[in-house]
Amino acid sequence: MSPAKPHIVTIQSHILQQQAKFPEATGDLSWILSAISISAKMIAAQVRRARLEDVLGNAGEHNVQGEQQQKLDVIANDILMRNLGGREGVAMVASEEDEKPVILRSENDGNAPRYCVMFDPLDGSSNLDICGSVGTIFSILRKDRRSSKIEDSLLQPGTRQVAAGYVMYGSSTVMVLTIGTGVDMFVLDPSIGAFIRVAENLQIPPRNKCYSLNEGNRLSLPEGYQRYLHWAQENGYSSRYVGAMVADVHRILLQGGVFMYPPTKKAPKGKLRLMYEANPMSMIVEQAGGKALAGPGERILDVPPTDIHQRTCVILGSRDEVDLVTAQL
Ligand code: FDP
Repeated sequence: MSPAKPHIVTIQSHILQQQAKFPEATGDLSWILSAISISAKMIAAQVRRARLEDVLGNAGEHNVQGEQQQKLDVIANDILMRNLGGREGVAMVASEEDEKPVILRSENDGNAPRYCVMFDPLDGSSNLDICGSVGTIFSILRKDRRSSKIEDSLLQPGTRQVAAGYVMYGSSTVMVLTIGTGVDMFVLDPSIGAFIRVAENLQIPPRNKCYSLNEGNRLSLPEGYQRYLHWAQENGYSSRYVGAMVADVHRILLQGGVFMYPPTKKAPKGKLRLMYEANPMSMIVEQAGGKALAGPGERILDVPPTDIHQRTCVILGSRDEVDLVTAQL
């Protein structure tokens, strides 16, 4: 007799299964995750048709980081804002693309909305024009009832995230999600429009001789990183760099290795954003048994945020590989 095939689990049933583990859950978080999965399908559809719809290229505006916004950045931002805006449980949303967070609901009664969602709607968007992989990254925090100003709820360290994830729009559309009980992976089946669970409780291999960073910056990196690169090259490491954090971290999550964005002369505090990129990716990496540091002994999830758009250095991936980097710093 052939072995029984595993059950098909859509992201919706997965979220409900997880919710059932927490009897006190109200379902608000599940609704928020469902808004994100619908957004992911809508963004995936836009990304797939981008050249046909002529939505590649710049929107002619700069975002708060002073970078050119791509038309699809604006579209993806709008999709997430509109889907999350309809969810009663969301108090506030903050996007990497917008200077200020958007307060959706601020009542302070017993039924007050309890969550804040932060996202980078289209990470790695410079890959769009060449049909490369791009992604959406999100982080969900519980509204901090102790803070008098609702905006302060966003400035909580990464350890307080209740959920985090990313969607990669690559050769297939993949969603990786953690709600603090491990990391699960889903693939969008475009023929039925549903995300299907393909892996549970992902674990990053503890070692893999692979590093991922923009090596064009080599001469402007602090000496310790240059020493590491020299050591790695003498020891048979491979280099892999897509230039879109979602795609680079996805490879590390599945195959192991280390992803880095160190300080450079141009970006002395690092380039990546703590709240929209580093924190959610660090939660995923730690939940998968890896490590995520801003520097030696400096866990990213413990970094106290002072500004929602602040930047950080990033060294994340396989436990042993991260240690081999910091040993040189
Ligand atoms: P992008 O500027 O294309 O949006 O923070 C954004 C990001 O891409 C990351 O996704 C990526 O890892 C990094 O910047 C790439 O930066 P470099 O081009 O400097 O390597």
